Amino acid sequence: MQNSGMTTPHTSPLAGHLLVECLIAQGVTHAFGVPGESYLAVLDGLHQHADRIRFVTNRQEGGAAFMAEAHGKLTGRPGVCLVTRGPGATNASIGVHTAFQDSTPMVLLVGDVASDCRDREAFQEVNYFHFFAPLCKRVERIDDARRIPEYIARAFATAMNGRPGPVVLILPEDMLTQPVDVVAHPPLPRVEPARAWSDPGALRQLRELLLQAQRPLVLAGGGGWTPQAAQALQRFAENWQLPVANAFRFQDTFDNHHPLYAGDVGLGINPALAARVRQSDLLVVLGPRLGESTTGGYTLVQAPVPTQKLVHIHASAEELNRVYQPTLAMCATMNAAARSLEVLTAPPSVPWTDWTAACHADYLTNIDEANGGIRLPGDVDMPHLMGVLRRHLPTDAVLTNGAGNFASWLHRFYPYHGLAKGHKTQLAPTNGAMGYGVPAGVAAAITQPARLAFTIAGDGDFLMNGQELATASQHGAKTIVLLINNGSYGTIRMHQEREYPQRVVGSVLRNPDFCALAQAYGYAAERVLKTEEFEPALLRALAAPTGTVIEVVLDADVITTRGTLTAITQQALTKQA
Ligand SMILES: Cc1ncc(C[n+]2csc(CCOP(=O)(O)OP(=O)(O)O)c2C)c(N)n1
Repeated sequence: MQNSGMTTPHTSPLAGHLLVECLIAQGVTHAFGVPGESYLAVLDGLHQHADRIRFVTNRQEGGAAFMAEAHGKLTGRPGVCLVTRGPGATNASIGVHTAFQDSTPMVLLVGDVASDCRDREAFQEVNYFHFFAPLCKRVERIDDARRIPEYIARAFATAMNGRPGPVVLILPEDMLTQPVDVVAHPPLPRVEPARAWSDPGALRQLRELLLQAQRPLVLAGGGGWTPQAAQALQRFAENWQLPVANAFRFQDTFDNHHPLYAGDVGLGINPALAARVRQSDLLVVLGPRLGESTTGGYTLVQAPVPTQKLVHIHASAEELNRVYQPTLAMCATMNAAARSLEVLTAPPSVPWTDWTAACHADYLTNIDEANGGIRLPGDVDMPHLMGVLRRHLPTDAVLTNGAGNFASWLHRFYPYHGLAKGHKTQLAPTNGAMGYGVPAGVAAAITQPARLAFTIAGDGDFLMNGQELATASQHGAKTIVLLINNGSYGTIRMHQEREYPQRVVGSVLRNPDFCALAQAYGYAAERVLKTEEFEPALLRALAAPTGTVIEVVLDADVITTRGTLTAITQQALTKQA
């Protein structure tokens, strides 16, 4: 454990120590952060309890917040992030936004200015109630140290209940150094997320809608899933022979290897699946809030009234009828909903078995490495590389990525093992935050060291949080990073060519020597220039005791899984002519 060594038992019952004891009572084993002088008493509590809770020191609060978010995604319990006021808190905001849009439980603790300086725009002072208000479920400040147990318990409950999300707790420096009578104000017991069961009448109505359907499709995803809930969903789908698709970047909700799997509904959707969504006559949406990326910009599923019948099941009543007016809205948490669905009596036969089989066949065609016959230029065959990953990554490997077109290779060609098998296998930001993949991989490796953490990053994406490889080395975490180097912010270049062809600005990158950089962080490094070099490089990385960065040099023309930059430019020029 970090911070071990000579421990002097701290006898004064500091509020900062009580706060750490409250985190321990909530089952927190890891906290991520960058230290600050504003919360020294909490740091001292972490020193005191270093055998119970591991403080992972990061190199930038953005990395720390992403790690806490990834921890929350992986475990289903709030990931904890500790930062200092102003600059620390604002750096961490990207992770808070990610937790908010991704429905991930998270608690951000912010050391603040002392209360006798408040509202004078003191050193590094920020009004967090204003700053974080649109980014999280709740912002609270603890002014009375005796109420720390209440605030921590509420923060954990709020982060997990209903639609999971982030909570921000502000900790004035002088409050943290108050003495507290811990016998009178002990930590409160661990809170568990409350379950909300579906209304029995609504379940009967759902069964009726299913019995009337010809082309039903289930869309699963969102926050709050457990392996048990995913197993119950699988039994429901099997009982009714329903095709199941996963929502954008919730690709591990339903097992991609299952014969009922239909693919993922997100950016870069399989056009055949998009057509199936349009053709379906009943969409059963279990968990996703139906955001922009999962609905093809609110057109694939038409807003506000879809063309097909829509059953929307969500843990938060606020998400129902928010954008879409469903035929049937049901408020239920995923565990409870899936368990109600699995006992819904199915008829002896259903009329849609051909439809279901066709949905799965479409999926298989789409992930075929032959790539639909398209020959992309250059010496690196990305679909083939994804095939190598399929063959060599362990079933329980956790795959992480940030934002950029590079991720679409994984999203399209890698079949995620489902949560029903026991683990979350995808950590990816639905808010499209660049820089997420590296810290998320490191967090996974620190939290669950027995599993392989595999990250795919773009050259732009990597350098947003590549410094967290230092965190990995310091904490003995091994990750493998597949860095796709195309010398550009390729996604933006693609959009530029589409909208303003041949007017390239701001999207070309002059990169450092990534292999030398990786080695400087204590990682092994491999550079891959040709398809056949990848498999041996991966095998060496899997066998290596440390993490490895595998840099793949990709022709910038290979911009999507379906076509080239040149073709996009040509199309745009033709349109202009
Ligand atoms: C934090 C953040 N900043 C900016 C963007 C806008 N953005 C989306 S993709 C992208 C380029 C990604 O470049 P790279 O990682 O090299 O991947 P590529 O698109 O080349 O595959 C940018 C700048 C974003 N999504 N997130």
